[in-house]
Amino acid sequence: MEQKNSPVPRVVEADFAAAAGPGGELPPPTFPEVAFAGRSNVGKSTLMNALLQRKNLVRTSSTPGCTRSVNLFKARCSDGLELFLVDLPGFGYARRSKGERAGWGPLLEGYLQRRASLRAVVLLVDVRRGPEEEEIQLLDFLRAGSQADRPPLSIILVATKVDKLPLAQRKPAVQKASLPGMPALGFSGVTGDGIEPLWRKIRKAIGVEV
Ligand SMILES: Nc1nc2c(ncn2[C@@H]2O[C@H](COP(=O)(O)OP(=O)(O)OP(=O)(O)O)[C@@H](O)[C@H]2O)c(=O)[nH]1
Ligand SMILES: [Mg+2]
Repeated sequence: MEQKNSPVPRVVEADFAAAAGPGGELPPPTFPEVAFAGRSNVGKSTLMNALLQRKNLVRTSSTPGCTRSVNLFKARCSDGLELFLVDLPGFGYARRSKGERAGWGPLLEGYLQRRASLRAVVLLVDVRRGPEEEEIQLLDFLRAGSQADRPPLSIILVATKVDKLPLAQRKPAVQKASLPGMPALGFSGVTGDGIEPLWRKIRKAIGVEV
């Protein structure tokens, strides 16, 4: 249930910080990082724009496979908290045969396993599909441990595009998209529903209570 306490500090500054692709380098791990993962076209970049309170800072597209590098955006909040929000390339675009072990690509795997400042991963699923085999495999991959010296990752499950469902179906669909011990949080990039509770979860995950 949504907490009814003080509002979450606003984002007062949001800027593109760096893009790491083949050949591109990540900046030093200065701030805590929260990365956004999920299949192509699920709405990762849209969710980040909503969190950053910016319309088009993060590039979005109706064509799957839009984000192809690891893109860092620096946010500063009104209480002084500074963090990187990290847009990741989507998976599931190039179809794999069923049962084949997921290979997330060297860029995504390297980032998720080796980035020392990574604290949380927001895993997005379409509320109409819920987590499927690839999402479960990604969770297993994240839980298998990292090659970096860092605390265990927090994982936040978000069921997005809730606006695509009639009002009465939204809550049950979000519940259905949940996993044992990991309740999904409903979100819509169209209505902005879910932003405040998600910021709360993110702040908690990186050790900052509102
Ligand atoms: N109705 C609705 N459409 C959404 C929502 N979120 C994203 N979309 C649309 O879905 C499409 C993909 O959104 P993106 O944010 O670019 O998705 P992405 O996960 O970053 O995709 P890749 O970069 O290709 O991995 C765009 O056409 C968005 O407008 C939402 O909450 N509701
Ligand atoms: Mg994207």
